[in-house]
Amino acid sequence: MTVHLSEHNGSTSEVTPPVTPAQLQQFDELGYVVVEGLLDPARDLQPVVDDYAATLDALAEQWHAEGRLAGTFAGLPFGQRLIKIMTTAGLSWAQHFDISLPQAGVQGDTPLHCTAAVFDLLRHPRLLDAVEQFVGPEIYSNPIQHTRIKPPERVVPQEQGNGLMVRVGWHQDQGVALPEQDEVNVLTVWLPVTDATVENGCLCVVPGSHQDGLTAHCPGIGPDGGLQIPARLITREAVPVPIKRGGALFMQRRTIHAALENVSDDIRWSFDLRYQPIGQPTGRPAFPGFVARSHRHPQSELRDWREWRQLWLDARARLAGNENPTFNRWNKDAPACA
Ligand SMILES: O=C(O)CCC(=O)C(=O)O
Ligand SMILES: [Fe+2]
Repeated sequence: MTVHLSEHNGSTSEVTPPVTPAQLQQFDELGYVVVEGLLDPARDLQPVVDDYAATLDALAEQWHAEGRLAGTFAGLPFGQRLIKIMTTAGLSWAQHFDISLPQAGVQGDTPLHCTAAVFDLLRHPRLLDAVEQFVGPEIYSNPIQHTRIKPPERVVPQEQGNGLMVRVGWHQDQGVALPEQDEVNVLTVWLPVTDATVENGCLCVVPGSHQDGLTAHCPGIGPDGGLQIPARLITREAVPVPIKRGGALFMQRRTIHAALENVSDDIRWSFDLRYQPIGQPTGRPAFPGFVARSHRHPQSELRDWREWRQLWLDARARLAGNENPTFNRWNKDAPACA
């Protein structure tokens, strides 16, 4: 099937849409779909891998110079180097590599990784072509987004066991947003940078759960110390979703999902991104989104990664030292959590 999909930057390209009608139908019926081969790992993911490797070089040098790390472990492959840094010195890279701020304790110098390579991935034309098939042609990048580079769970020190580092519990992405977003068509895009397998902690989804409405989430009961839907409220079977690098998982905002434990000997690396129609609430107003694609007003698209980074630095400056804003609606004293 050939259609005029993107009329972008003045040029009309005739391309086959990345998501097939059968895949779109599965997404509607089951609440998720995997599109293998969406991106070309060598062309589209390697720049991100190289960017993170350079950041790790700089971090290791800095930690070594500060006397916090016995060596820089420069000879090791990226994943093994991270694991070595964690097991020998207990240092955490999670916030240095994430593409969002934390929900509490933001300081003026809280690190985050807003780089050209990541911005290019967020705006990747083929990725946005796929997103367009789910949310329409006016696409906003929702700021609920993360990089998760998870080591084998057994080596993670307890105090670092948050959702960037260990498995996350059962949840709906709508449940981790504020109610302002409830009726917005927010799409989750989960992109593995390393092959995601059952062994290294791929996601599990509950097919059909998007039809059941928003389920209660309880604070503090997840394996990562965060929100989780109590198991007794999940009435359908879950399935694991292994994906090769280059592929992507698309999920609806009410699809129940969790991550498996990484029981392998290497890292499991993914990006989770979200997109929605322009002009609607994101569910996380403290953080900045941007226009990723607009056919109607192409000049409103954010095209300079430095501006994107500045939006996050401005948010950080606003939040630093202030009381934490509210990020979700749940209360551990609710009847569902008893
Ligand atoms: O990558 C993970 O471990 C969790 C991701 C997730 O919950 C999401 O992408 O919505
Ligand atoms: Fe999620």
